[in-house]
Amino acid sequence: MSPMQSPGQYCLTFWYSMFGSDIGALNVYKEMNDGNKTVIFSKDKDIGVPDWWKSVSNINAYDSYQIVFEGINGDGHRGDIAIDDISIRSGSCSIDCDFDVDFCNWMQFDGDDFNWNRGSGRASYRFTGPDVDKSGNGHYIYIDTSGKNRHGTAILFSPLQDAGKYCLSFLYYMYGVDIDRLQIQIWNTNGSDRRTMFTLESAQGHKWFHKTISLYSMDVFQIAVEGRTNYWWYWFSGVLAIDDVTLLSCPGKC
Ligand SMILES: [Ca+2]
Ligand SMILES: [Ca+2]
Repeated sequence: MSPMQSPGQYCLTFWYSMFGSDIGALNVYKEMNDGNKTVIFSKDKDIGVPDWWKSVSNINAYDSYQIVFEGINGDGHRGDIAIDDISIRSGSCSIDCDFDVDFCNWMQFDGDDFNWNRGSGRASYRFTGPDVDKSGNGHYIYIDTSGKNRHGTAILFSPLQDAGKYCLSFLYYMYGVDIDRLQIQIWNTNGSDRRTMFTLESAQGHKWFHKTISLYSMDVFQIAVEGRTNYWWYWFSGVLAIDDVTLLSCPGKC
């Protein structure tokens, strides 16, 4: 349990590791002074590799509150849940990112097939990658189809976001016959409810495109950016890249 925090807008960040077949669950709550409790993070299964993963959540509190970490045992003794580097700072966790320095507050997903990479220039030796990012000398994020299975996916998450209407703006690049699909979804806290907001299939050309889409949620949500590969046959021919992501709160249509 954290010390009591004053009302306001905060950004909660922590790292967690879950490994072993007998893990129960890790839940994180915002518990208000009046006893009202909401889930801000929930994961109930072993993620399969003993690795550290980041979690970033916007916390909006109308009253004093505490953050509660709850680890639940499974049936046996095989399993560990660990937490590290917890920070609660005032202000919101920004979603905007040009990926020039790092992934900002975006998080890799542990339940998919591989991870997003950061790259610059032609990003290794792929024939199908962009020449440069939009700014000309920065970084972008990408997946390439090299060595991946058919319909392999990589998902990147935004921080947990307050309910509301938003405009998501981003640049995308999709080139090469092995790129299958780009999809933007919104997920609830534990991923049990997923809604698709945007889908784009197959290669679009050797250049960057700009896209703006409307997002709407009645509950707290995360944005999931999913890239999917197609065949492994042409094992070097496909790159899907993203850059300059921004999120604006907007009551109307984008
Ligand atoms: Ca960039
Ligand atoms: Ca991943």
